[in-house]
Formats: sequence, C-alpha cells, structure tokens
Amino acid sequence: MISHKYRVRLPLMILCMVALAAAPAVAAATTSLTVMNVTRDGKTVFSEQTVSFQWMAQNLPVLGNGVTHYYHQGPVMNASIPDKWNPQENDPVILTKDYGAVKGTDVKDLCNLVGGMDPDDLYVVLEAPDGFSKAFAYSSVYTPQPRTGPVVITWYRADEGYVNQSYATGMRNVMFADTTNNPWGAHVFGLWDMHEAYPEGFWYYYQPGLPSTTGLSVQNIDTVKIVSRYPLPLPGQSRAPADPDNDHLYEDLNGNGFLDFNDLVLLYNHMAWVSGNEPVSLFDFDSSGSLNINDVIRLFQEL
Ligand SMILES: [Ca+2]
Ligand SMILES: [Ca+2]
Ligand SMILES: [Ca+2]
Repeated sequence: MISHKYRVRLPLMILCMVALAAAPAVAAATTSLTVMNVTRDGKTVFSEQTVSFQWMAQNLPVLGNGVTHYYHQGPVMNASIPDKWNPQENDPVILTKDYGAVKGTDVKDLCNLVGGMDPDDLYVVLEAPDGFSKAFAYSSVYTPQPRTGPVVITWYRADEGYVNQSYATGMRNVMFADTTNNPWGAHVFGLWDMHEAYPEGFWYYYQPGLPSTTGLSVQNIDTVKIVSRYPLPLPGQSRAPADPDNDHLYEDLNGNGFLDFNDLVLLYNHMAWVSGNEPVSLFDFDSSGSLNINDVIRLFQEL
C-alpha cells in the first residue's frame, strides 16, 4: 500500500528522471591528466604518468597570477579588415575572446614527467575525452617565442574557481602570449603570432582563408601525448616499421603492411643499427632484453 506521501512524490520523481535523461550531455571539467610518451603510430606506450591538478599546482611551476587575462584571436569576420591574418592584431572582437585570469601548468613541464620531448619527435597532442585534440610542434612547447608564449594547461580561472569548482571548460590549454602588438596592450595570441612562430603544419583555420587561434584551445583535456619519432625507418627504407598485429612488437620492419621475408633480412643486416638507434623493446621478439640472432629466428617462425 503506497502511502499518501509517495503517491504525490513518485510521479514527480519520474518526471525528474525523464528530464535528466533528456538533458543534453554537458562536458565536465577534467581534474587529472595522463601524460604519455608513445610510438609514432600511437600504438605503444613507452612511459606514462597520471597527475591531478592539485599535484600539478603543488609540484610544478604555476604560470599565471590569477589577475592577468589571456586572449586568443578568432577568425576575422570584420569586412573592414581585408587581411584575414590581421597582422595589426586590432580586430575589436579579440576582446570578446577573453579566456580569463587563468593559472595553469606548462605543457613542457608535463612532458618532462615522462622523459621529455626531443626536437626530432613528431609533436605533442592534447586530447579531450570527446575525441577533440590539437597537435603542437616541439618548438611551440619547448622554445616558444614571447609573442605566442608557452602552451599552458589551465586548471583555475579567477571568475570560476578551480576545475573541481565551476571552471567547466578546464582543463583547457591557453597560450600565455606577451602584449605585442595590439592597440590595447592585452596578452593576445594573435593570428599573425601563430603565422610567424608556429610551423605551418600546425596552423588552425576556422574555414579556408580564415585562420583562428581559438581553435587551438582544447577544453576538458585529459591526455597529453608525446608522439615520438620511434620507430625510425631502417637504413635505406622510406617507411617506418609497423605493428600489424598490435602486440607492441614491430615485426613489419620495412613498413609495407605485413610480415614478409624482407623484414627478416632487414633485421639480420641491420641488427647493430637497430640496437643502437631504436627502442630495443619494439624488436625484442624473444623477450630476452636485447637483440640477437634469436630474434630473427623467432620472426622467421612467425612467417
Ligand atoms: Ca600578440
Ligand atoms: Ca606486432
Ligand atoms: Ca614487411
């Protein structure tokens, strides 16, 4: 027998549950990051570490003072500005792209938790759980020019608090650019800053002909991935070794898509080079900890 009280409340509860189920998914702030160093195909992780934003705040240099505002520049829609790169950095709409008085951690310091990045590594990718991601060159992360500033993963915004409070778009990367060369003396990562300081392959366009640096800011980041240069193409090869069966061993040494006899010949002929230039774990087919003829024999048995 349902009491009077429940007769009233049950339909209300059901109504609430239906309303909740129908509500659109709202992205939630992320409060921890996994930093990884991976193979060039992304299939194999060399090292990884997961850190909370609190740990980052306590153990790594904090960038931002919670007072200074940082801005990016969106696409120039203003018809009175014909040069869509806007080298003068003076489109008034810039001032509406205020990412707040943020604090955060330099992506470089995060990369260094897993051994750091080398200039020859391919890039760093910042990823969100919804699949959105953006890639950054070594130079943008490790040797940024003042006009772009460091790539900072922010976990605090003065008007919203921390990412476990109301900073719902965090953790978010914001570039802490200097105040050149806009008319307001604001910290703006402008379109021309990107053009002059970032390699062309890392420029972002809102649509063809309309560059944008707001598009380089990823919300709700949960992964920082160094995509390394490894494995390297073997001497005389144009393609990098591959792992067709996804077991983290790279038996396709010539990178033609499958294991063939030429892969054995390559490993046999270049064993010393592979030992000296590649991460040995990728080619240690007999799990002995080093490379020798037994790895070639093991590969032969897989043919
Ligand atoms: Ca600027
Ligand atoms: Ca494999
Ligand atoms: Ca092959």
